[in-house]
Formats: sequence, C-alpha cells, structure tokens
Amino acid sequence: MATKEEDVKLLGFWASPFSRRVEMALKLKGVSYEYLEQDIFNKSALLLELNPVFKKVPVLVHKGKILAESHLILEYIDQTWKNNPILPQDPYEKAMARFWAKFVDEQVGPVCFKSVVKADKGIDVAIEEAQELITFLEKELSGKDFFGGKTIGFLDLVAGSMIPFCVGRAWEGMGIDMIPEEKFPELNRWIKNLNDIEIVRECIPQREKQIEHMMKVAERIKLA
Ligand SMILES: N[C@@H](CCC(=O)N[C@@H](CS)C(=O)NCC(=O)O)C(=O)O
Repeated sequence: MATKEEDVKLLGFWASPFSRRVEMALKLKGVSYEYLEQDIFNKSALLLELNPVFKKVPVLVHKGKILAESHLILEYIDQTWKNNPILPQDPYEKAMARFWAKFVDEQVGPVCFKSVVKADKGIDVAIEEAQELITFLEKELSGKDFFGGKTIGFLDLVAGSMIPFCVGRAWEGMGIDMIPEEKFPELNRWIKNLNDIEIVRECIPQREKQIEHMMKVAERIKLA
C-alpha cells in the first residue's frame, strides 16, 4: 500500500485532461505526490528539461525516473502500486481498453473539439461527425456502470477526463449539447457515476473557469 514517502512529482496543467487523469490514478491508488502546475503557453525550464521530446504535460517523476505520455504513465502507476487495479488482467480486455483509449485521444478529442470549432463543412455536419464517433463509446458502455465494469478503470480515466469535462463543457460554453441524454443515455449515466466518485470530483476543473479556458482555446484554433 502507498505510503507518505513516495517521492512522486507530477508536472501538470489544471485544464489538461491528460494530466487530470494521472492525478485521478494517483489518488485512486492513494499515492501522495507533489503537484507542480505548469504554464503550457510559457513552458518552464524544468518541463523542457524533463520532456525534451514532446515538451508537454503530464510528466511524472518517481524516485528520479522520468515518464511522459499519460497512457504510459497510467500503466506505470498501475504496475508500481498494485492496489485498486486500473488495467484489466485479461490480455484481450487490456488490449481493448488501450484500443478505445487511443481512439478517445486521437479521434474523439480532436474531432469533437478542433474539427467542430473549424467546422469546414458547416457546424451541423461537424457535430454529426463528432457524434458518430461518440456513438462507438455509447455502444461500448452498454449495460455497464463503467467502461472497466463495476469499478473505474483505465478507459474511464482516459475518457472520463476527456469527454464530459473537456469536450462536453467546451460546447456547453457555446450553447451546444454535444452529448444529449436522449441520444447518449449510457454515457450520461456513466457521467453521473463518475461524478459520484470523490477522487474524480477532486480532479475536475472548476466549471466556469474551464469553459472560459476552452473558449480561449477555440479562438486560437479559429485564428490558426
Ligand atoms: N499524448 C500526450 C498529450 C499531452 C498534451 O497534449 N498535453 C498538452 C496539455 S493538454 C500540452 O502540454 N500542450 C503543450 C503543447 O502542445 O505545446 C499525453 O497523453 O500525455
């Protein structure tokens, strides 16, 4: 079980789904850590030194060992602190959790945000294309409390930090319901289940502050 002397540092950014999911995992495992907030628009010498390849948060430092990329960090945390497992034990289920997590970060996140902001083919088409992707996750969740089954797991951390509190809120700020309950009942049930978990609530950025941040990011995308 985790102790106070873990020697864990996390470089993160408050609105980043990638660093919030790592915080959720550390809290789930009961690992104490020092959090170092980063300005991703004005990167610190420490961030550039620790992650010279991608220059992004999150970065986890455990006893001097440096890790970047949130999926890999989650796996490292899961293998280092064995309590409250995050990844499924079954090889196929584990591969599928990784598959859908990749889909969330590489497809759902960018399409549901960047492509809709740009809306090259018009906003209605952009929303329809985004919701087509979300439908895959709705099916994947069918009849389950969490993607991980009865308890929160790897895909819940990845999708849970990205979809409701990032994609959902971004569009809420622009008056669009990207995940309407009548279209996505399973995902809405799942979002409520996530909200019932204290460690998830602790890691969710403050709503108004996040909406304001996402609107600024949207402006940057439009101008790019
Ligand atoms: N694939 C990375 C993505 C991390 C990422 O995009 N982090 C953003 C914050 S949300 C960042 O540091 N951006 C700075 C930049 O792009 O220069 C992961 O899973 O950790």
